[in-house]
Amino acid sequence: KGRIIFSMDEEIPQHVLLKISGYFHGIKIGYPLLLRKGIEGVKEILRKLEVDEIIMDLKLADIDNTMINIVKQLDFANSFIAHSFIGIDGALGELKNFLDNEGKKLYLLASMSHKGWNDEFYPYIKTVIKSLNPYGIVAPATKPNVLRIVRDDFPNKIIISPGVGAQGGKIGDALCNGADYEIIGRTIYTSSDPENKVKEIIKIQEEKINECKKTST
Ligand code: BMP
Repeated sequence: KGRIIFSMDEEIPQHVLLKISGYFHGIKIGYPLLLRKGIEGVKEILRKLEVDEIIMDLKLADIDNTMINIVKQLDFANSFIAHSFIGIDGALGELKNFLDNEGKKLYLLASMSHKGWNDEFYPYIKTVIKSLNPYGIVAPATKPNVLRIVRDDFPNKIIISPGVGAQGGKIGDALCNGADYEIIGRTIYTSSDPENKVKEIIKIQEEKINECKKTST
């Protein structure tokens, strides 16, 4: 198994998905696939797959009641991603209580991978993450310095990192900078041979991890 969370923003043929899903830690699903296939369609796609974690990425950012109303309808997911900037009282606090009771996990965004995201807000976002204490954090592979700061600030949290491949992050680098898993979408689903691509990614991840272990000791 690789340290891959497959970002399934496009449909890929079921027989291909069946072959490659065993290599993933998890699959991340967001609006693109949900809107295209509907809830029942997504469930059907996931039915035969063996992955440890289905992450629903709707980047929740609303009042408590609305977010709980949304996650209740997505009971097939193990985990949900929300924005941190909405704050705790009346929003993330109630959402987290609800998910805790359901045995589900919450990830908070610490920073985003695109250029225009303003990391000057990170000190505030960090206080929200510290006090909510979510299961995990999303932090960008495209900004190694930010990723390292988030890892230093949260040594014991699971960090999942997008921006690998299509957005410029090199495979395996985020793992060396503190991420537990790399979120990878286009590099896999636009490949003409997804199975070999995934195997190649896992090999590079392993090589990079070995390399960075050596340089850190
Ligand atoms: P890709 O590997 O195709 O660039 O996909 C990255 C995935 O991660 C997309 O689903 C995107 O919405 C998501 N994502 C991101 O790219 N940057 C972030 O900061 C947070 C994300 O969830």
